[in-house]
Amino acid sequence: MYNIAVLGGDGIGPEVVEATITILDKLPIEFNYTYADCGDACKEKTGVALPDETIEIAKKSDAVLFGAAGETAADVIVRLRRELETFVNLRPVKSLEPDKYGDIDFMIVRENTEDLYIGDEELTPEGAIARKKITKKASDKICDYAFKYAKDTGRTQVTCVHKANVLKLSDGLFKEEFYKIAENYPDIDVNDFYVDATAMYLITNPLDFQVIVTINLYGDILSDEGAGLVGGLGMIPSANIGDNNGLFEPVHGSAPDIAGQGIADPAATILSACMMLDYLGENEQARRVENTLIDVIREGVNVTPDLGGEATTQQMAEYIASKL
Ligand code: GGG
Repeated sequence: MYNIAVLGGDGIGPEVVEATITILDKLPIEFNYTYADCGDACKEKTGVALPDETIEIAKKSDAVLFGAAGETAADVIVRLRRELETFVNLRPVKSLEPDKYGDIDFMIVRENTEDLYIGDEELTPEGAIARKKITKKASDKICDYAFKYAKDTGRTQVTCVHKANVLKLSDGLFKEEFYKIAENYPDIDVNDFYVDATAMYLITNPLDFQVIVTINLYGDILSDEGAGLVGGLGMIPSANIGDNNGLFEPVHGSAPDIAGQGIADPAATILSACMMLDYLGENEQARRVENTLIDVIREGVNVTPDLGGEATTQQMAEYIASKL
């Protein structure tokens, strides 16, 4: 039995998480769900966006299934990743419909604890200042993870993304550590690009990428761009992984414009649950759910409007569950 902390969060978060649980409940695995509060509404109600109790529940669980963060993202998901010490954020950009989007398949390995996302900001008489933190230790750890990931998954190339020509000390350090770690992996090809150039290459040459390793902010931005290459934000899952904890969430946010309408695409959260199943060692069930989801998307009938159908979030999940 697995203890799963369920944090729906804001906007469409609870909707896509509930749909995903409909599917998990069809598997021959026992899950014990503990629901915990967080997010904008929680802050309005209690004065805190991420209560201590929620952090405790998340820490004690075997895995966390998270929905979406809204305006309180910095105090909820960004803080939670730090609290759980999930130093890596894996964001796979994979086309589930190669006929439509081509054979795009690369992994963004995002450093998850540092950079501008430490939230060290202050107001000054002129405006505001934000500090950016890049350490050797975290850079080495994430670069090593990216190389190991490449080796373990049969990939042959890792690309470092930075802006070291402008941010010479911080991004410069990240790039330098990347090349040091690369020496331990002589069988993997390496290259590096500036983040602005990468933003273009992802559009012009997406098939050139296998594994991208980058710092927190660039990973956040490039993964949304990646989503645009393969059908939109409804398609990209993610896994936050540390030495003791795993938190799984769609890359998309709370989408307040469609919240409460029952039309949010649950695919990214279902795929995140597949990453959770892999993390728990339930690889066979992960592939079962993933392949069924892919079949349903390719059928294109019992799917949400963004995928060309007329189904609600819950109807799409129930259809997938019925095919398992
Ligand atoms: N489920 C992802 C999510 O809630 N995204 C909203 C957001 O702003 N996230 C910041 C981040 O992923 O670092």
